[in-house]
Amino acid sequence: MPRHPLTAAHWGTYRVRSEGGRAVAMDAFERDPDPSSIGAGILDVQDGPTRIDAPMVRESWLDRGPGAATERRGCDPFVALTWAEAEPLLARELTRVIETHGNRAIFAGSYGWASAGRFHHAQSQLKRFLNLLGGFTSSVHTYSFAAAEAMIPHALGSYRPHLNTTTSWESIAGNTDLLVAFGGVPLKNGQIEAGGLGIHVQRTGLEMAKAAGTEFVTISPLRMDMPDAMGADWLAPRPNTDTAILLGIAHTLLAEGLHDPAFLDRYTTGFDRFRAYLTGEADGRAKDADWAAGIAALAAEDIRALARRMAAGRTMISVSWSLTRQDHGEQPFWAAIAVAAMLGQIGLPGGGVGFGYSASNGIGGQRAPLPAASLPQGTNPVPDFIPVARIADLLLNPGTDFEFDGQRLTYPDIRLVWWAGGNPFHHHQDIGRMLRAWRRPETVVVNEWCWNAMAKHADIVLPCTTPLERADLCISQRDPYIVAMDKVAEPPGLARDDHAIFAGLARHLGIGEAFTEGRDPADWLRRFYDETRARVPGLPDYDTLRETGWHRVPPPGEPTVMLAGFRADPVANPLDTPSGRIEIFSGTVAGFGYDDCPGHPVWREPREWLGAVGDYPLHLVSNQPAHKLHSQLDHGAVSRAGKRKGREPAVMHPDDAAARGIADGDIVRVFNGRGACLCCATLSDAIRPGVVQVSTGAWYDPETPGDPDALCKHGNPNVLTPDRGTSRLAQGPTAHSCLVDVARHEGEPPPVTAFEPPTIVRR
Ligand SMILES: Nc1nc2c(c(=O)[nH]1)N[C@H]1C(S)=C(S)[C@@H](COP(=O)(O)OP(=O)(O)OC[C@H]3O[C@@H](n4cnc5c(=O)[nH]c(N)nc54)[C@H](O)[C@@H]3O)O[C@H]1N2
Ligand SMILES: Nc1nc2c(c(=O)[nH]1)N[C@H]1C(S)=C(S)[C@@H](COP(=O)(O)OP(=O)(O)OC[C@H]3O[C@@H](n4cnc5c(=O)[nH]c(N)nc54)[C@H](O)[C@@H]3O)O[C@H]1N2
Ligand SMILES: [Mo]
Repeated sequence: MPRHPLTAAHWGTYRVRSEGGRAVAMDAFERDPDPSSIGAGILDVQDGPTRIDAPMVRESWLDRGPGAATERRGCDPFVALTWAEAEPLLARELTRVIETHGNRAIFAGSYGWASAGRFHHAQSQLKRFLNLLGGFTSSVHTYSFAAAEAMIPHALGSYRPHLNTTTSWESIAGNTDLLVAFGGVPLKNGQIEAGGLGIHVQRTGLEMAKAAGTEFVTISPLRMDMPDAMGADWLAPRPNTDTAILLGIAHTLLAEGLHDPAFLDRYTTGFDRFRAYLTGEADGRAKDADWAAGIAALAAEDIRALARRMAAGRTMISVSWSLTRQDHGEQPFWAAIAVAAMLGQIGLPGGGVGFGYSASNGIGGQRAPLPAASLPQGTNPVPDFIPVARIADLLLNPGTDFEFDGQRLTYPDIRLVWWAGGNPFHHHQDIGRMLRAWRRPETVVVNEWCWNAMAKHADIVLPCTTPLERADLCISQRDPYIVAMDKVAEPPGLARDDHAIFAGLARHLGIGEAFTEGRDPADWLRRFYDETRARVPGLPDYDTLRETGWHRVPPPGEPTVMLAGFRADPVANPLDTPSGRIEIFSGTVAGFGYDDCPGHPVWREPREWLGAVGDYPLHLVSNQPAHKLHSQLDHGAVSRAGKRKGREPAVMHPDDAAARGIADGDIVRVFNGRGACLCCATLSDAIRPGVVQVSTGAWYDPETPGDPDALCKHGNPNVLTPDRGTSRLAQGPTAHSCLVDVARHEGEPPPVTAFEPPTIVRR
């Protein structure tokens, strides 16, 4: 029987059955032992009322020009246009902004996950297009782990290369006696890999380790962050206290002589400074297990016992990326590196530290690096940039200085914002504050395929295709599969590929030829593949790949061990730090003079946590959703099935619920001084008392559209989270440092309207 064509997404590879230009079924890729159910979520929303089928312009903007009634973003109707009408309109506006204010007045940092596929990558297309016009203000780092991206290079010389060489499950199984996982090993997150994946390996990896005798400790507010089958010991400290626990472990190792001075001597620098902090010599306070226990609300004996157990055999420390998305998120990874260095097992099979096992499918996967070609973006002549999570600050404070990783920078004055392939109404913290900031630019342009909050809050919406509607190539850095993605559906209405959107605009602006180089998408795909093939030996030729559909690059024969080369010969293979060694004390960081991120790992109280006396008694964990990627496909059947009474579940401990007269299934208001949202109370004893969990991803659904103080009827936790930088070093997002309270919602709750399109005028 002929096999159905393949498509690929960040959540996996699927065989697609189509009828009449629509996809009707997504079957698991036959090679995948643990396929994700997220894929089918697109079937019911590939067309229909939530699909954007024509270029759309906000009515006030169209009638009265740029900057008109910006407070009506999110409530004005949209006017549907043809491409022939929309293209010159937008070309004129771009020209106006560039001529009047310069290219730095355009913000196109455009953070977001977009879709898998090397060519139809929305951000690359946008950036290539704007670079040809003189550039734009950009953004650096991610929402995923900005604090680590700024911090870890000071300690290890680089960050991402270590993610890509995380010690693999193959090395853990058979070598690791104990895996201590801060934030667990959340299989829900392992469904995903940036750029797509062939087969899911996290569950098999865990099972392989378990079968080989590895024991597990999970340290997390949620028991479900580790599968029950691992039989892990569960410690549930106060959220945001991991650094204190790690310092308590470090102190115990030192006090009991369980550390490895020979390793510290040969491979690290600055341990003496850290030791003086641990013992209290530096500041009069020993960071012993009793001290840590008081902060974390654990038993000191449990911390001491854990330290001894970690020193008794081969230990892998996993630190979840969520630890970086909190106040002082620079510290937990640095502290984990310091503890791993004290244990002396960095670079040994199954030992040391790993940054986020199962944070995505590739972390701990065994594969060769795949240096895939991508769309040349050209160069951006505009030097201005922001650390990505400072978007609201940028729009609110033009001309103001800010600090970042040893630099003092200035926010430019932004007049035009362009987003393609990301959703700040999903990803940014304190949506109310962002909405106020969102009123500042004169024009907001968005490329989208569905009427989410991002599209609804734009001035000009350009309708793009989904991956089902275009051929592409899936090649991810952290996956051994190359997949030839086929076009399996027809785009509805006037929807076009992002490339075609920019190619059309480029023609109006006189850069058409420069943008396309005379190639069509099929030519680009062949070129990318041939370039990749020149770098990766053993790949079949392009026509063969398109015919067979996929190719697996054989993994290296030896299990991957992070920093094995450095351990084998630290002189021949130094780290890219000033000392060439692991910097437990960094003179560079100390030299910045930041009290919120000094020269070695420290405990600093988060501004919001359960150890502080404040107005709100519960800690909100707004973690990644199990049934989708971020906000993507929230309107589809798979995500909707994970809701209760149409709203996002808020998981609470039965004691916290009882104290508030809340029963399972009640509609509740989760609130604090920044905002409020409605959720459906879901009681569970698998959560630490005092913690409430609301997954991210529910489409923002204000009760009064356009009002920054509006209640979100649907359960988007980012109306609650703080918009503050981790520290002056990284300025990363701090969603996971958030206090709230919960109350029963009395009376009939307002209906959810998140999935209703805006009013559309077809003139
Ligand atoms: N409270 C809280 N907030 C968080 C987090 C948290 O833990 N807690 N996590 C943060 C993290 S780690 C991240 S990475 C961010 C994620 O934030 P985002 O990456 O912004 O979230 P997505 O929902 O994936 O947004 C992608 C958008 O691209 C659109 N899209 C998909 N394909 C295409 C395409 O081909 N072309 C175009 N033009 N558009 C396309 C989708 O419809 C969607 O609107 O969220 C962050 N926000
Ligand atoms: N299904 C699905 N998978 C995803 C994503 C998605 O949207 N959906 N997003 C992907 C992306 S972009 C990213 S960046 C990764 C993120 O990967 P992670 O950062 O690992 O994701 P989270 O789910 O936010 O956090 C993991 C767990 O950490 C725990 N946690 C929260 N705060 C603390 C704390 O202070 N201390 C401790 N010890 N634990 C804490 C929470 O219980 C949470 O479940 O996930 C990726 N995988
Ligand atoms: Mo992320």
